[in-house]
Amino acid sequence: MAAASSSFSRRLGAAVRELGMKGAAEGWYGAHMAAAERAILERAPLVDLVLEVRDARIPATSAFESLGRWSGSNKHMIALNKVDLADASSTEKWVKHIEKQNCVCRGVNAHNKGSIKELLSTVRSRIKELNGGESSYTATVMLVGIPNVGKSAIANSMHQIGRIGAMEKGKLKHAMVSPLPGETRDISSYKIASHPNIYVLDTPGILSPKIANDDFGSKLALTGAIKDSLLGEYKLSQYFLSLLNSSEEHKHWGNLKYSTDEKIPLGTKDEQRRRRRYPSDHTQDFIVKDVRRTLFMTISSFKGSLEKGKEMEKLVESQFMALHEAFRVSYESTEDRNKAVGAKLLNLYRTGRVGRYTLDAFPELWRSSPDQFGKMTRPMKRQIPQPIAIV
Ligand SMILES: Nc1nc2c(ncn2[C@@H]2O[C@H](COP(=O)(O)OP(=O)(O)O)[C@@H](O)[C@H]2O)c(=O)[nH]1
Ligand SMILES: [Mg+2]
Repeated sequence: MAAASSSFSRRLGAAVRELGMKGAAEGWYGAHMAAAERAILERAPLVDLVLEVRDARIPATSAFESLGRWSGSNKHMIALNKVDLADASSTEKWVKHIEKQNCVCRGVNAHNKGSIKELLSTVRSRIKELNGGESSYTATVMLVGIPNVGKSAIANSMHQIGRIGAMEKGKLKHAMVSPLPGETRDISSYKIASHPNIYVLDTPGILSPKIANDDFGSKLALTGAIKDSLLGEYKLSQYFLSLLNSSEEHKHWGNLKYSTDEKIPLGTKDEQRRRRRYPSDHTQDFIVKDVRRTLFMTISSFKGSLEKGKEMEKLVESQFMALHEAFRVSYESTEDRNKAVGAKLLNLYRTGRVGRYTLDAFPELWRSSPDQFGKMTRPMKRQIPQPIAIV
């Protein structure tokens, strides 16, 4: 991470760590999570495979700490989910790195049928291997991980794609998938294959109340492991902007082509007409383009040094001013406006429309501990991880 984005990271990370020390009413860890953690650990010896789901944007930071002795056992497998939001070449390196440590690992997009089919096939063959080639055996796979990494989405997709047999048709259950962390409250079972029968257990996400450092805290918050409302969209999106500003991503937005309709200048009568036609919906492509164009313009015209914390803060502040126009946000108070811009920007980031970033540095920059499968707590001395953007 560039030194300049670290001031935002530090502030956000400190807020996250403070929340960890509070109970479930104000923070995220409480009796319900502790009970779920116990239930998961009780089930672990009984299942055939523990499929740990991590977020591909933070393959190390999103490691599931509660795995205990199951981490590194031969029935432990890792899925790096949300590959569509991460830098592709970094994901490839992370997968190789984790596999080098004798843990089967796959990059996954829970919303992509082909990707889930591949995961299903890996799960089937892994189970077969673990059962010494025995194929008529009913097996159970338990999905575990921190909140919001996509466990329920994977359970649903596997259930929909993998179930076989006319008898099961029309009996599809649905796991609760939500953009908010902490929505899965119980362990539920879904059938994902017949001959042999394979069941997947979806479990609640668990996040330790003790976050190792501010850097971990800010990445967990930005990728959605902690409720946005606990931290505030403004603070989260400021941190995101500081990462974006230190990356190369905006350089691709310098010569975006606009259709005639999209070229209408802001603030004109034509623009107002267009606004009525497309109510302020930021899923509209032209708004995304305006946002990208605004970000490109603000970064490329900035004269300060992005290596300096104070100057980065100045740039981020000016970007918020410019973005409220791009997002067509018109609130009276600066606070409301910043909150609305922040929420819209986060939404674009989390749907991959303002670039794909892997926030954990390349594996070779981390000191690995062989039993943790990528869960490394400290970057090597002086090698500070950089946010990585894809072209
Ligand atoms: N872009 C993208 N979003 C995903 C993917 N998997 C899950 N999501 C989204 O991430 C959010 C959390 O998913 P959910 O399955 O509820 O996470 P859980 O808390 O681990 O069960 C939801 O908004 C999902 O639609 C993925 O592979 N790519
Ligand atoms: Mg869930």
